[in-house]
Amino acid sequence: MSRLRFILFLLVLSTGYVNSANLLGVFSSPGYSQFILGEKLMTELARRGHKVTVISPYKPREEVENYRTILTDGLIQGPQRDMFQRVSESYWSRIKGIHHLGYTLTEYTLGHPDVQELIHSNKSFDLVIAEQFANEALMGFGPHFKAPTILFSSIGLSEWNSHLMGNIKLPSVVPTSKTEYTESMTFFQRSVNALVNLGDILYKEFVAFPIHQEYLETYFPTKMDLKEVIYNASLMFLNSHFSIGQPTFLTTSVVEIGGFHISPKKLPEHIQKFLDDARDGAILFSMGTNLNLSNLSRDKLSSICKALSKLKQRVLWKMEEDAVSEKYENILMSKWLPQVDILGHSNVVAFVTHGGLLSTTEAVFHGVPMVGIPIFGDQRMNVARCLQKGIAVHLSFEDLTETSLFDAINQVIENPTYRQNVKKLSAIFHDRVVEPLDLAMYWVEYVIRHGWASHLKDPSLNLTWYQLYLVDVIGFAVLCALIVYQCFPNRRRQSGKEKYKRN
Ligand SMILES: *[C@@H]1O[C@H](CO)[C@@H](O)[C@H](O)[C@H]1NC(C)=O
Ligand SMILES: *[C@@H]1O[C@H](CO)[C@@H](O)[C@H](O)[C@H]1NC(C)=O
Ligand SMILES: *[C@@H]1O[C@H](CO)[C@@H](O)[C@H](O)[C@H]1NC(C)=O
Ligand SMILES: CC(=O)N[C@H]1CO[C@H](CO)[C@@H](O)[C@@H]1O
Repeated sequence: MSRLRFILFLLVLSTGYVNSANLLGVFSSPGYSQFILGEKLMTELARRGHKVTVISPYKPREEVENYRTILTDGLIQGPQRDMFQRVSESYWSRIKGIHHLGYTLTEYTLGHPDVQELIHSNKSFDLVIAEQFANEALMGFGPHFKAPTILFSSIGLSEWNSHLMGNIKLPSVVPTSKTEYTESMTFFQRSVNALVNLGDILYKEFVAFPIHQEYLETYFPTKMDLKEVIYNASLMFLNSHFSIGQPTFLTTSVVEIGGFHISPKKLPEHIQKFLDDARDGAILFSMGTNLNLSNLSRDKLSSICKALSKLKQRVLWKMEEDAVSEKYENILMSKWLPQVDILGHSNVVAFVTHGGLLSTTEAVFHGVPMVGIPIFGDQRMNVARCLQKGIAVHLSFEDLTETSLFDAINQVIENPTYRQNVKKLSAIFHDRVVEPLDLAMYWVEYVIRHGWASHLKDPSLNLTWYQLYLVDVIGFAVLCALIVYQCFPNRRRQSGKEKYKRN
């Protein structure tokens, strides 16, 4: 009853007060999985009657009314880095690597002629929703159009976004996304985690932020101060949920909407039949949208083929190109697979994945245990979390051989605890007050209704770091103690002597 009332309440609020706002979405990352998230959010807003303009390198898969794309494609063409080599990067190059991607992306987006045209037009927007990921200058759209900004993070709370909304992320319990740690860290791991955090903060402050300040000055006619821009967002969405991430304190202006992108659809007929007829179960093998398997060495590729073809289960394998010429009876290869819906088929017993956040979220959504082969970015951490929850087996990319892959898959299938654990976790993941997509819609309209919603802003954002961590107060206390000690040395010595005499 109370749930029904709450939903009615949301309906009234979302239809009653905000009709047809003018929204700008900035989702310009070339990663297709990031676009999937932005697409879901923005098409849903369009579907609810808002006028939506989206800056992105892709168009939505289906025509949507009220949805206009400012296409910034082209960045992905040209020489592609071999992502598989990133498996052995040092922490420092991981820190720099992300920001370098960020510079390229930010400059390309802001310099794009169609984006410049938008910036110099006299269009106006009621709200800007911008993906936040090492692209600080892209947050300039809100202040430029004098509209509030909602940030969207395609990962959970991380070193890229937590400071923006005043979230204090203690390195003792929150691992950075560049490590493979979980919330229970050893002394050594806490030390490394603190150092990596510090390195990231210093890099941002002294290298990345000045570069983004320059971008603001170059590409926007409005004069803006980067710090004022980035610390002034009204709200931030996280594509995470505490059930698969970790419990943590979030400021009032941070909302978790993990799982919002999933809405099950019917499978294509040939895949449905392939899975229906899988008497011994089926396995999905996919390394996500950013990793190109034809870039694997012959060696690795043939080990994977041998391991998968030895299985008694059927295998759906997402493969970019026709890098494997052989055909195998139990394997169906395809450049693109409807991953969520395949995971939802009852015959699917395991998922071999690179551990991207969308993939692990979708596996938990449908309760499918995993074999995680993390390569870069937050994948190591996602897989470490799945390991800790007992819903996956880890296989390091360096150790990937025919035997190790075959054994890892069989371990996940034959030991029932993985399946039991992931089913339990799935039930927790689904147990919510409101569906995450409805929650996101509610908060978007909330910010519009309450013009900037500045009452949500965390007060810690008004303090400097030394005020926030009481460094000034502690420093003052230490100073006072020193003064007291300096002024009354004789009394101390005397009382010491008296004691001695008495004894
Ligand atoms: C901006 O608005 C003014 C008046 O509202 C109009 O005359 C002008 O053509 C517009 N400029 C552009 C680029 O649309
Ligand atoms: C910051 O937010 C306030 C509302 O909270 C708004 O009035 C102001 O214009 C914003 N400043 C910038 C630089 O966006
Ligand atoms: C994958 O890599 C191959 C070889 O490097 C290339 O020809 C192909 O276009 C790439 N595919 C995608 C989807 O990036
Ligand atoms: C093993 C392999 O094919 N590596 C290639 C991956 O892609 C990069 C860039 O396209 C090439 O330089 C590598 O040779």
